[in-house]
Amino acid sequence: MTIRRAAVRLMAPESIALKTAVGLKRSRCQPACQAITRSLRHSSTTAAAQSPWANFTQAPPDPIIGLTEAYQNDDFPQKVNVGVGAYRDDSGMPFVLPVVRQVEKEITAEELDHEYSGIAGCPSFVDLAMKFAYGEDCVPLLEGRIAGVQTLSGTGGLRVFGEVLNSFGHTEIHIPNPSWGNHVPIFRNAGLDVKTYSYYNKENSSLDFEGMIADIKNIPEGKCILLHVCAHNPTGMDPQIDQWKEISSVVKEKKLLPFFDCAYQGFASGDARIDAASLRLFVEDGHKVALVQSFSKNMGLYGQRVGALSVVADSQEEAQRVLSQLKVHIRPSYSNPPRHGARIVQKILSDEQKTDAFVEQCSSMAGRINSMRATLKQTLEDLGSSRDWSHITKQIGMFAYSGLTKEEVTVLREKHHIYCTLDGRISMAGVTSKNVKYIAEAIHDVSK
Ligand code: KET
Repeated sequence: MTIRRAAVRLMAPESIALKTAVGLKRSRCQPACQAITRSLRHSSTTAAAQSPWANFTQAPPDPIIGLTEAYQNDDFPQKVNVGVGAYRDDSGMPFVLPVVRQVEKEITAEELDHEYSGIAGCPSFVDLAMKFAYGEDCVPLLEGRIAGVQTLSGTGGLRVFGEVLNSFGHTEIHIPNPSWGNHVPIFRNAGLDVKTYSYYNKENSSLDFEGMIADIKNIPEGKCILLHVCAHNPTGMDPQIDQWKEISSVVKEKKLLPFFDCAYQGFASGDARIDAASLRLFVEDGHKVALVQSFSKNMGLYGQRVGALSVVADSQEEAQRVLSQLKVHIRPSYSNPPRHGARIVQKILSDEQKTDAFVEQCSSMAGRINSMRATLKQTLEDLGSSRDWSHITKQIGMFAYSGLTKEEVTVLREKHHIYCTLDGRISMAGVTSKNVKYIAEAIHDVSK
């Protein structure tokens, strides 16, 4: 079946030739048609017989990254990419934090070598990354009982820990519904069955806390639960601190293993130093958490693939054993992580002034996003939209979970050349003072 489909694809250009030939006088075209058909049959069968890839079907584009590809192929002048969660400045350009530029110059001047990193990456980077998330006064950190490794950003850390879970007998993981789209294939590819717990109420565009607690209570004992530290993707709705306390006690009651994904530290409150309150609360409550951190968004280091994976253990000795297992999974996967991104983060977080500059620059990114939230909501109201858009300013982080349907998103894309994910998630990081009116008009048009 698939082979036949592949052969049909191979035939496609030539059937055009056939049609052209058919347009000629029948008697004159007959031999030509026969020759084309013969060569076609020959080329498709030999291709199918010879190529080991002949039964590869065309995979669909990635639901998030695929949008960037479609956007790049679109030549409409006012096209807008609000698909991937990547920050843009108010001119719609990628933004390199000034403090990152500064340390890059320092790194270049140091003329460092390009030796392999260790399997666990740069130890001083890992220590600083952990302090940044858990806080300097975190007891397990001070006691040296957190095992940490550098990872290929958040995605790589999630995959490594998924594999580790699987190899130590976990068969499933519970993620919020909805969650970041890539969580599902990451954990599936790591061999886990991906299940969901309630998180969001579409009716009133807010957190479904009761549903969440009820579902967590139904997770079988000892299973792994994935939690977003802050700025939940895609909904932009986080539990309040009191709600986190309740989640922590239910997770404890059920002896679940909390696995935190921290991809937006700095984009929730605007202060990177305090955005990890949920994680810190769980650690204070005595949970043996695992954590994945990404520096893609808050330091704008997307392409550098810099992140960390850490696991809180009972003792230093246990942390060493955990570390050894993390390394066992990393070594045959990608051997060791790249150095440059970790050097950048290490230089920033090891210097108080630079850390302050980073926190401030990250806060200004979050501030620009928030001002775009307000403008987008206001413009929709000014246009006379009858829908309630108040959730746009209630939500936090990089995304507006707009509530637009798949059909509306498709019209937005096809008619207005605005690219957002099919679940109606709009990356507010791509909204600027120049395109906000165009976006609002288009949203109003598709949602009338
Ligand atoms: N966790 C979450 C919740 C997340 O949104 C992302 C990326 C990641 C982890 C991984 O990021 P990394 O660059 O591997 O550190 N999310 C955006 C980009 C993407 O899909 O890859 C997004 O949702 O647009």
